[in-house]
Amino acid sequence: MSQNFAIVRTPGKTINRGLRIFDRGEVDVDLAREQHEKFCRVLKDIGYNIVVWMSSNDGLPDSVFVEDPAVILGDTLVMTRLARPERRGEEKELEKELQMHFQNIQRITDPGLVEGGDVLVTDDTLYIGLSKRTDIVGINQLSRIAEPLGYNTKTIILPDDRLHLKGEVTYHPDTNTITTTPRLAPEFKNAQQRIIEIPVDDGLGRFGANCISKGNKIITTSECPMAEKILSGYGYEVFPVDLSEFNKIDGAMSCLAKFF
Ligand code: CIR
Repeated sequence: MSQNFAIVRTPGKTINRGLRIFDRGEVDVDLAREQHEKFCRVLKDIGYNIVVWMSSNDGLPDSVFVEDPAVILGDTLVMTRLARPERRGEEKELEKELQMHFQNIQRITDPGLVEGGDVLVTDDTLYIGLSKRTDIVGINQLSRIAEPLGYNTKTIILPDDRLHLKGEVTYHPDTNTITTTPRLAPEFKNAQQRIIEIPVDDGLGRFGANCISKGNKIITTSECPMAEKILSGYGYEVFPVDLSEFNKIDGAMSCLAKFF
């Protein structure tokens, strides 16, 4: 399941109104735009082709987080149903841009709730976070879509202090690896993938296990130098990027792009 394409969305001028669990300070809009541009440059540097560059919608302050309104399963696009009313509408806009790239489009429907940030898709399994944003009805709907496509599904109960599963784990198809925080590592004990644990702390380093890779090149968050050290030790060429402004509104790196 090698992925070559990415879709991203530029941060709008209302990004400072993005939802957040704790107050981690004001988002500096200009800096957020600079960080996003740099992130997109590095995505290209490591080998992704950014096929869609959507402009922002200031009526949807969190719309930069394109990971959440969809789940991609091979040539099936699943449009999700976002939990927070403030974010509803993002899925329609994303679907317009993505639909031409997929043969099959499915939807999570009312009353189900699923956010893409809660769905870790490996070659064989969907790990789905049961969280404040993804509920059991949504998990059942998504499982009914994924299982006929050949995926196993496994639910992971997300610790209360986290927003989305993928803030804690990411999958790296080209190297068949899962990076995870130590506390979620036991969930992957039967996984076919290599597991790399990245210790995180509850301050800015909380998204250390959320990395994006292509082949042997991997992007880490510069706030977690431990991730850089550990992943270099496994032979990855590491590209740290600073995403402090997105972290303030609970966005990890993978939230900023959708890959297919
Ligand atoms: C939200 O609360 O919905 C946004 N401020 C952050 C979404 C982050 N998305 C992700 O982790 N996949």
